[in-house]
Amino acid sequence: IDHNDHNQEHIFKSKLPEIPISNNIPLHSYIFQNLPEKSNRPCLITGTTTQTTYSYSQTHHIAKKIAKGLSKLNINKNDVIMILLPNCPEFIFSFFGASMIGAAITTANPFYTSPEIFKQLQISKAKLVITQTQFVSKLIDFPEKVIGRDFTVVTVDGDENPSPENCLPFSILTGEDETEEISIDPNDPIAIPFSSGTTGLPKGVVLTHKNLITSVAQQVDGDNPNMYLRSDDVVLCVLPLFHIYSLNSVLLCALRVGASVLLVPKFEIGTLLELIQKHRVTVAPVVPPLVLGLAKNPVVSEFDLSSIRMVLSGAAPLGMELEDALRRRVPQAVIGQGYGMTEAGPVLSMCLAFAKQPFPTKSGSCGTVVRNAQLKVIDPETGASLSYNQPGEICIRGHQIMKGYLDNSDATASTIDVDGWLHTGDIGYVDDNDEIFIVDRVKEIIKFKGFQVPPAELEALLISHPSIADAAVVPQKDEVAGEVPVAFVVKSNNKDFDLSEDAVKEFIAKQVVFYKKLHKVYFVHSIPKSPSGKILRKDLVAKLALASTL
Ligand code: 4UV
Repeated sequence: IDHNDHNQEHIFKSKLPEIPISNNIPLHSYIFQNLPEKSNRPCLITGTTTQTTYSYSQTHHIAKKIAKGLSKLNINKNDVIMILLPNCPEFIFSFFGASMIGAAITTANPFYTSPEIFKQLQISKAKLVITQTQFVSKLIDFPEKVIGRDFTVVTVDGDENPSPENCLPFSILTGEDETEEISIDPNDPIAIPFSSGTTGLPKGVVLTHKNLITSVAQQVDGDNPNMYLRSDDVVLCVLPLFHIYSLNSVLLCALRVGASVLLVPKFEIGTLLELIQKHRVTVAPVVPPLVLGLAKNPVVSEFDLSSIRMVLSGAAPLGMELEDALRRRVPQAVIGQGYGMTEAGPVLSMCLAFAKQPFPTKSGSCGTVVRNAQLKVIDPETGASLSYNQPGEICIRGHQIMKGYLDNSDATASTIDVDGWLHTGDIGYVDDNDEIFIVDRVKEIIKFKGFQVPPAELEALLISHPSIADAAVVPQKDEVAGEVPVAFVVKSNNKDFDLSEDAVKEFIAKQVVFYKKLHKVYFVHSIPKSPSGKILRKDLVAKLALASTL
């Protein structure tokens, strides 16, 4: 991307002053920095029938034992461990255990299909998978990869359930003494979540110790933290930890301040409301579809939600009407948005009404750029930097943004320019009060309830069908999910003229996780493309919009 240095740059910054950030230490040292003060406080609470609470010192102690256990399994510095788990304490123990030996984790959705998991295992070169016995069957049919020979599998429930063949129970990791400290370079990877970014297939996003510490500090550190969390807060963790929003802004931010994290393994509205009431949840990080549930579901009125003082929504746009509806349900709470992107480490901006000394904010805004970072808005055509109230592509710079994509320097170079600006593919503007409003997206990604659906992945699957000649996948607006993937399909002129919409839908559905399923298939004669062969997605989206008005 051409960067025009002759233009004066309009750089937007936080209203909060810069702060010193101790980002030259390992992530676990930063998170547990004030351990003596919080050692007996509840750290992790499981929102399951067998409710268990782990204090900060217990959590730290188990992580140290796991670090040693990982070394015994021959996991070393810079190795990658795949965590394939719903929200549970073992996720967190394993994450910090990995951090202590300088290994990195890659997180995957346990509901992924076997091929989706396999691809991530291949690209990340994970040597170990930590999962539950119920998901092991997905690891068994990998082409060319054999459990026990090419990678190791540990099941967190393997001590209660018979361990599947060649899998090790979790006690193999926890049965050790504590590990000794080893030295870790702040620029070493700690987390490698996957994201398709602005284009193409999912890629490993390399986040270092320094990146994650910087991001957490930007949110919760300083005399006037942007997101003021207290040690007596009970933070709801129902968003999946395999997504960076939950890993960073829920788990790491809460642990940094010594708050308690309520781990909810799956979303079910009744159970969730009961847990909020029972544990007196004070901070609820959510996504727009969950806001919809809280705002509109009649069962909500049967529960006491008066403990909630703050609701953070992110990962997808939150409509103002929905925000107002939620406000009527939790009138005592401050409601606001955060804006994140996996590659951005992830938080770009955060609502300043969450600050310790709050600022007035507007409904519909995604917050103000976080402190110790720079944000600019550029003309997507010319690269020229734009001023207040002019929409353009949002770019971000700071120590929190990713080191790069794993083993993919081309993709990295087309996302982070030579001046260190990460180009988001989001179109937005900054208003007179420094609040950011996102208005559009120039990247391909589809967001179903905040989950990433990479069109390129579905297009590749579609054209692998013998009766499909060409295909394009684009987002269609949806009341509940925000967006759903729909396909335009060109039949090949060989045989199967009867290829039906249902057949195409089913062909995809059996290969992908539920949120990547196609909601509609349109048969067309050709896919509109630019002279260079790029799918003209905007044309297809416009076609959909037109069709819906007819
Ligand atoms: O890569 P990703 O799946 O990442 C995220 C991360 C969201 C976070 C993270 C930490 C927070 O504290 C928080 O509040 C939110 O979603 O997808 C990145 C893309 O999602 C869209 C936008 O297109 C990003 O490039 N997106 C994320 N947040 C918002 C949003 C938002 N508040 N409003 C509109 N779109």
